[in-house]
Amino acid sequence: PSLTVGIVGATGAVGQELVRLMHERNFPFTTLRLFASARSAGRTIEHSGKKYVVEEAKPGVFAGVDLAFFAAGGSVTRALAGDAVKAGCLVIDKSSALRQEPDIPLVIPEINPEKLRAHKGIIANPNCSTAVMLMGLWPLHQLFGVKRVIISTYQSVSGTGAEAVRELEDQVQAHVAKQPLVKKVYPYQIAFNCIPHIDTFDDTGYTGEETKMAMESRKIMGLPGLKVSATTVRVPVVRAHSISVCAEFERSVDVEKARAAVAAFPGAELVDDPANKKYPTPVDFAEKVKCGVGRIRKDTAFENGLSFWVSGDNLWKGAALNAVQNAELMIRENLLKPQQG
Ligand code: 11C
Repeated sequence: PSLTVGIVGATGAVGQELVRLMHERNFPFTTLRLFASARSAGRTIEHSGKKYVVEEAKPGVFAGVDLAFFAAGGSVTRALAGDAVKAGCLVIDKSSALRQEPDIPLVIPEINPEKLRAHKGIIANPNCSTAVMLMGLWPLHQLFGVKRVIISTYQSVSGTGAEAVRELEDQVQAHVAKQPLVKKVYPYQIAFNCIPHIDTFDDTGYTGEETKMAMESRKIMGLPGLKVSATTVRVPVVRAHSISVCAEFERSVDVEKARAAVAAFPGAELVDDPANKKYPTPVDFAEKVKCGVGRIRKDTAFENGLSFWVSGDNLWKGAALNAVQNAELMIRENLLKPQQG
């Protein structure tokens, strides 16, 4: 059967990774159509010897598209996802616009794949820090039952987008050349600095990113009462987010059992031998399918607590890869039916 796949936001940081993963993972598409704003329409994108002309994303373009990855931000999802669903297209949406809608599944295939069966045309893909963090927390939850987590993130500039990567590189060069640093994307210099501010602050003092980490962890793990306090921080890393997690559990914890559970979990690679300086770093886990988990130890502040560290690619497991893995699973389970053929 033929399968027509669309990527909306194909020219952006996540869209480009989707194009790449479609080819590198031999995703079974027969036709791939790339959509972006009117500004990018007409551009050619080449991959694996094939050329794709970018089309404008607008109502009416989804006729005949079986599956569309939306990677263009919440406003584009709100404007066009309904139109795609009406055309019979399954939407896998990377934006945060619909993640908390009760009838829209928010899915990480290693955690809650059963939710893929209950969709009404749209599947939401989680926030990048949340997805990476859960690759460490979920296998530990299954063993010990999590009830409370305190999180600090170390988030790369590619989470903001390509213009932020350029800003970091330009500021590093300017610093070395003893030139003034230009700030356009972030309110403070990001080169040789950390900025404890991702998304906008609300009147509780938390940011949107911090609230998303709490709400999305609860929804994906099916734990509405989970207590979460997050501090999200931008650091001068190009790619891959890292998260320091202190978690309190229902049952008494055991570090060796925790390590074994992480090692056996398909979404994680255990890198945990501190005596030999082995732990995950973002540089080592950029462009990796699995997220690195290490520094697992008994937490000294919680009764039944473990502390640990996770590094994982924000553009892959945190965005494009998780979306593609959801689609791959739906194809394997016969949940994605082409409209013709
Ligand atoms: C960042 N996590 O690194 C953000 C980007 O919820 O999809 C993605 C925000 C989201 O800035």
